[in-house]
Amino acid sequence: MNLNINWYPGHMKKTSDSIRENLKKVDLAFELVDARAPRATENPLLKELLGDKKRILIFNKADLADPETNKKWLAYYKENNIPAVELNSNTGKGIPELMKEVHKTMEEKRARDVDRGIISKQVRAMIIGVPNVGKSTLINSLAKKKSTKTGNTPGVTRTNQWIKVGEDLLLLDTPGVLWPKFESEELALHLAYIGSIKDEVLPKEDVALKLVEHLSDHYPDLLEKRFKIKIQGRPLETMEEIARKRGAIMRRSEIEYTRVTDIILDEFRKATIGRISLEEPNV
Ligand SMILES: Nc1nc2c(ncn2[C@@H]2O[C@H](COP(=O)(O)OP(=O)(O)O)[C@@H](O)[C@H]2O)c(=O)[nH]1
Ligand SMILES: [Mg+2]
Repeated sequence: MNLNINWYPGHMKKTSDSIRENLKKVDLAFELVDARAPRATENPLLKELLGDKKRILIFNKADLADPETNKKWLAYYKENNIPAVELNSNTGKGIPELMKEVHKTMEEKRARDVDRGIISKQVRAMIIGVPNVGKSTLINSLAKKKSTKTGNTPGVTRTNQWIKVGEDLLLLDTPGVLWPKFESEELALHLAYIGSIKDEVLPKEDVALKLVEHLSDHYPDLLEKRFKIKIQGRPLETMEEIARKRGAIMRRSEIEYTRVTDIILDEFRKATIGRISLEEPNV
């Protein structure tokens, strides 16, 4: 497949500068990754940007990923001492656990503050992640949670709005958007499947075909069940079989590839094919 590596915006430096600026204002960063592709959606440059700021990894969209694989990832993060929390930002499932993790992660700082005579110090945090991992959704979910906007808090300027979450968390209302990794065809495809890079970046029909191949290898039962097909031939034949089942057929029984492409990508993204993970931790 032809990877168009010139796709990404020329404002990479501007983006990292603005994240760097915002990071100065916080104690803690929430890095969102997509549970279906945590490797492809993690930010290669974040470590460097973070310096000695604390990070909590948010394993978002866990509801769309394979529960067995979710467990493996969480165990992997635990083994590697990476504070991580499974989350569904749409429903808010996992937010109490996230708040617990915030407190655990910030305990040291709090103890230090107490020693210095600083009391009831609020924790300031910001959300960072590549496009489409759920940053805005999480901000909204946290904002709804018994919170108020605190733009007029003394010392807080209008340009950065802080959202008060519970008693002691202040969340920056603007997330840091980092560009996704594009280092291999495999990772680029994962980003395309989950919709973290625009459909124009990679040839969409090829992406859908690759996804059919991936699902045929890793989740054949889900694919067969969803589309009421039997996987027999090569991925292209499977894709054509799906098209026939769904009536993505033109006159003279030609396959309508654009339509079947949309069906496959859409049903994967909504997890109507099933809860699917694209990556497992290296063990
Ligand atoms: N199923 C599911 N969908 C989510 C979750 N978080 C976000 N979404 C959806 O993912 C899409 C992108 O979310 P958005 O917050 O705009 O991502 P952003 O680009 O990182 O700000 C939206 O359609 C959300 O409804 C989640 O935890 N589970
Ligand atoms: Mg957003």
